[in-house]
Amino acid sequence: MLNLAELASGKVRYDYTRDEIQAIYDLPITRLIFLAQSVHHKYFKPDEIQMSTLLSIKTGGCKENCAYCPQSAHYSTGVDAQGLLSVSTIVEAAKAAKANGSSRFCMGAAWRSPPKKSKQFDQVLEAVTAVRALGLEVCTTLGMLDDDQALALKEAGVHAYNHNLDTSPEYYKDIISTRVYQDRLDTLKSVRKAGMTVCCGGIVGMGEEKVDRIGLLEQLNQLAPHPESVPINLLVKVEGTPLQNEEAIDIFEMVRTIATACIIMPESRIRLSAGRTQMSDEAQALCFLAGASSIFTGDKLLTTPNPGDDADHRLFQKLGLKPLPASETGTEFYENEIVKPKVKSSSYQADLTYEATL
Ligand code: SAM
Ligand code: DTB
Ligand code: SF4
Repeated sequence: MLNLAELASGKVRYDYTRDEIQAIYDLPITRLIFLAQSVHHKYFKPDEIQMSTLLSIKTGGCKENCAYCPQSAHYSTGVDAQGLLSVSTIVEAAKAAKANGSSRFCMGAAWRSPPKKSKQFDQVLEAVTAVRALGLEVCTTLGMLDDDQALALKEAGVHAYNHNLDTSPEYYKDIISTRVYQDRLDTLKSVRKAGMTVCCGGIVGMGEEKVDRIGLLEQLNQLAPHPESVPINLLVKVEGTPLQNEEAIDIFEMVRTIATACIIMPESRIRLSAGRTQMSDEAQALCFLAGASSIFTGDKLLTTPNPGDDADHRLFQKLGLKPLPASETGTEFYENEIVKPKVKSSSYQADLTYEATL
């Protein structure tokens, strides 16, 4: 039997079994969302959403065969391959992101792993330092890393490294065959060891079974400490990829995945990531109710469309949500240590007063 009161306490655990995770996932939606909200309010201000902006700094031509990815060289998707952007182009994009209210800037490269001790990697390091100097939190997602590369990125000023497990260990081989699950886990270890925070999640809607979504959540829960940020992507079906004709998944599976992630990793910021252009305002609102507290802004993710600033502004107005101010992302405390979200359960009591206009 699930002890809902204990779950609502927001206690951090790394040992949830698949059965427990599935029992949470399968709760009546009313109880599931109430539980997710109860936990979320313990650690985060519920009306603030962290805004991150993505930039593809090296596009297409990737050696890996991830079945969902428009940037894989194994598929013809119409994505124009582009070499590494110059430092000044990256910095201009970061300035624009900051002006639009973003507090985190995430640079993505279509690499299996960054070329070792290369001019290109040095250029990425230079770009990281320049973007960090703008006062933005810097995130990178460049593929697999070894310990030295991870350390170099940390020293250049990277706060968070995104590297997703994508799905369960069992379903993984149906999606990617050019690397194994353990490769991903090894990179996550190097990222932690270097002192960067971990951004790790997965994709919903790739033809996986519920047991695979539970399996992904189990793997994420076993990462100790939990990833500070957990992106949950809804598959963006891209023509030319093996998943182009995948049947659309019921959006409640996405909502349940987000809510369960929020409950079993209470201190982690859950990010409603790719796939928002396929979602109604109501569906996105449900994801926020399920505990998602971060989105990617702008009209493009890496290569595929995203709703854009005007649409997001309208949605936030309707829902009464606001961007998490850059000053509250905790950037200033992140210099030399990994810290938990600034609002902690011990110091933040669910705020039961609200300044409303009467
Ligand atoms: N090459 C690096 C890697 O794989 O780690 C970084 C970039 S990769 C595009 C980052 C993540 O984007 C993937 O791990 C996957 O979870 C997500 N992603 C890629 N294509 C997607 C799609 N079509 N729909 C949803 N998520 C996608
Ligand atoms: C993540 O989990 N989702 C983002 C970010 N991490 C790098 C990427 C989504 C990419 C969607 C497909 C594209 O735009 O190419
Ligand atoms: Fe390459 Fe990353 Fe796309 Fe996989 S997800 S094909 S590693 S860019």
